[in-house]
Amino acid sequence: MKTVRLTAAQAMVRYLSKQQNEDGVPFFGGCWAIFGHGNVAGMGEALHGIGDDFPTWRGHNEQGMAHAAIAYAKASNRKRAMTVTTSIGPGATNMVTAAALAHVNRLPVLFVPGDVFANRAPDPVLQQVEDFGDGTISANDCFKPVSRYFDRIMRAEQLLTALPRAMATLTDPADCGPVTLAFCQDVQAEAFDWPESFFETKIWKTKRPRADLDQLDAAVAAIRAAKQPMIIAGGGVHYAGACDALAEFAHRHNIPVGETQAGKSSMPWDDDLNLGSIGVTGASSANAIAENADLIIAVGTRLQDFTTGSWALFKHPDRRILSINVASYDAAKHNAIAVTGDAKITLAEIGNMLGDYRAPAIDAGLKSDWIAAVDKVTASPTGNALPTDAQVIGAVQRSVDDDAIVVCAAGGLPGELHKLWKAAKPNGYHVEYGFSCMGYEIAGGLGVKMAQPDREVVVMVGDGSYMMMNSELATSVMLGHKIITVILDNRGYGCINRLQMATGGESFNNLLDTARHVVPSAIDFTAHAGSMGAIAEKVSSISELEAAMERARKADRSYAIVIDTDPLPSTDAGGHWWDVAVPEVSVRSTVNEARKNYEAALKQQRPGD
Ligand SMILES: Cc1ncc(C[n+]2csc(CCOP(=O)(O)OP(=O)(O)O)c2C)c(N)n1
Ligand SMILES: [Mg+2]
Repeated sequence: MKTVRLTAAQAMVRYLSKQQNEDGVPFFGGCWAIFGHGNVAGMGEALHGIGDDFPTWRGHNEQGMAHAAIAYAKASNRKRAMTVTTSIGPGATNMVTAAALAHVNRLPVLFVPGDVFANRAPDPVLQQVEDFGDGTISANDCFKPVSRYFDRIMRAEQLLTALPRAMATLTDPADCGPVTLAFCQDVQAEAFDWPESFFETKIWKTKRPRADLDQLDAAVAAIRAAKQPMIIAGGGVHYAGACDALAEFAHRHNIPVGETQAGKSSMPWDDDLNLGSIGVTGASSANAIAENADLIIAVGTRLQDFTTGSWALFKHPDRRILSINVASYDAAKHNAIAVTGDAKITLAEIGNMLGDYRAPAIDAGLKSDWIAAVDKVTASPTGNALPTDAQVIGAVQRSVDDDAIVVCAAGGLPGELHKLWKAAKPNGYHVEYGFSCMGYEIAGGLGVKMAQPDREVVVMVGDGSYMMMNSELATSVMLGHKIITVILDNRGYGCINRLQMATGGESFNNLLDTARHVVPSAIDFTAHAGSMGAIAEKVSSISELEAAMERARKADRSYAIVIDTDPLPSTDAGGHWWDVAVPEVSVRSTVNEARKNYEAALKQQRPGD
C-alpha cells in the first residue's frame, strides 16, 4: 500500500479538497477560520499549505462565519457546503447556535472546533471546561444535540472512518445536517502514514430514493378520492431540484400550490396555480383553499407551526395529509399517508400513475384578490407618515430584477416578505425561518453571494437583528462579495412588541423607548455600517429609498441603506392564527380578554389527526 506521511490536520484538508458533487465541482467551497491556540498550529498550518485548493477565509465572529457557510449551502440547494474551524472554548461554543440553525433547517455544514489535548498532559489547558464527574466532557459536547454526526478525533487514524461518515451525512438527503468533528489540538499536529487511496477524488452523486410501491398506490388512491386537494411546497422541493417537476405535476392535475417559507420561490409568483404563501403568514388565497381542502399534499416540508397555523388551518372535517418526503421522520408526521422518497422522482411517478386526473377548477378570483391586496400595501405612500415594512418591501421589489435574491431571518420582515415578496425565480427568496435566528441576515447574505455571485443579493434586516450581529458586513467588504443591506430601524423589537400587545401585554422591554433606560438610545446605523467599509446612507422616504437602491445596485462595494419605519403596523390581509399561550390568570383585564379569545381559538386546533 502506498502511503503518504501527513499530519492529521493536513490529511483532513487534503481529503476535504478531493470531495466533489455530481457536477464535478468541489463539494466544499472552502473553509472559514478564526484561529486560536486550539487550531492555529495544526489546522492553520494545514490550511495555509493547501492554499487555493481549499481556500480559507477569515471572519469576525464564529457564529457569523457559520451562518455564511450555512447560507452558502442553502443557496446551493445543498449541493455544496463549507467547513468552519475554530479554536477550543468560546470560539467553539460561539458556533453552537449556528449548529442548531443548520440542524433545524436540515442544511449541511462541517464544523471543526479544536478540542482539548487528547494526551491530557497540560490539563486543564486554557479554556478547558472541567467536568467534575466525567473526564471525557469538553465544551464541544454542546454540539452533540445539534449535530447530525458528532465525533471527537483523539487519534489521527480515526479520520479514516470519521471523514467518510461526515461526508455520508452531509450528502444524504434525509440525514442531511451539521457534522461536528471536534479535533483534539495535539492530534491535529500528529503525523501518520495515510494510504494514498484515501485522497483520491470522490464524487457524491445526489441520491434520489424512490418510494415504496404500496406507498405510491396509497398516494394515488388518496388523490383520486379527493374533492379538493392542495399541495404545500416546502424547502425539500428546492433541495431535490424539483421546482420544474412540481409545476408540471400541479398543472397536469390542476392542483393549487401554497408555499412555506423554505418552499417559497419553488414556483414563480405569477403562476396561476401558485396561490402564494401558506399558514400564519400566508396569503388569503392559499389559506382559503387550505381551509377547505380534504387532502393536503405536503411535499418536502417539516409542517412547522407557521405552515399549519398551529394545526388549526386545515378545517375540512375529513382532511388527510399526504406527505411526500425524503425523510421518513417527516413523512410520518400527523398520521399522514406517508410516501418516503425524493420529491422530483416521486412527483413524476405519482403523476404518471394518476394519468389525466384533474382536480376541480379553483376560483381565479382568490388569487387576483390577493395580488390586489399585496399591491395595495406595498404601493408608495402618499403622506409623510413613517413607512411600513410593507412599503419598504414594495420599494425594494420595484428596484431589483427577477434574478435578485432577498435574504432575511427574524423580526417582522419574514412574515411580511412571505406574504408580499414576488419571487420570480427559484432560490430568489432566502429566508431562514426554521430557527429564525436574529443575526443570520448579513452573514447569511454573504454566504448567499458566495454561492450565487451573479445574482444581486439584498439583505433586509431590522435594527434589532442588525445589532445582534453585523460584523460580517466588514467581511463582505474585505472579500469583495457585494451585498446590499436595507436596515429598517423601528427602534426595537417591533414584531415581539406587537405580539406582546396582541396577547394582552403592556408594551414593555421590546421597543427601545419602553425598555428601562437612562439615556434614550440613538444608534447611528449609517455611521456604523460605514465604519466597516460599506457605502452607507440614510433615506427618509420610500422614493428616496428607490433612488438609493439604484445607487446601491451600481456600486461595486457592499452598500447599506438605513430607513426609519413605523413599529406598529403589519399587513392585515391574509394570515392565520398562531398558538402563543396567553396567561390563564392575570390582574390585567387586557390579558384576561386575550385569554378568552385564546381559549376560543384553541377549539379550532386539531393537533392529533
Ligand atoms: C437570536 C434570537 N433572539 C431572539 C429572538 C426572538 N425574536 C424574534 S424577532 C425579535 C425582534 C427582532 O427585532 P428587529 O430585527 O428589529 O425586527 P422587528 O421585529 O422590529 O421587525 C426577537 C427578539 C430570535 N428570533 N433570535
Ligand atoms: Mg426593529
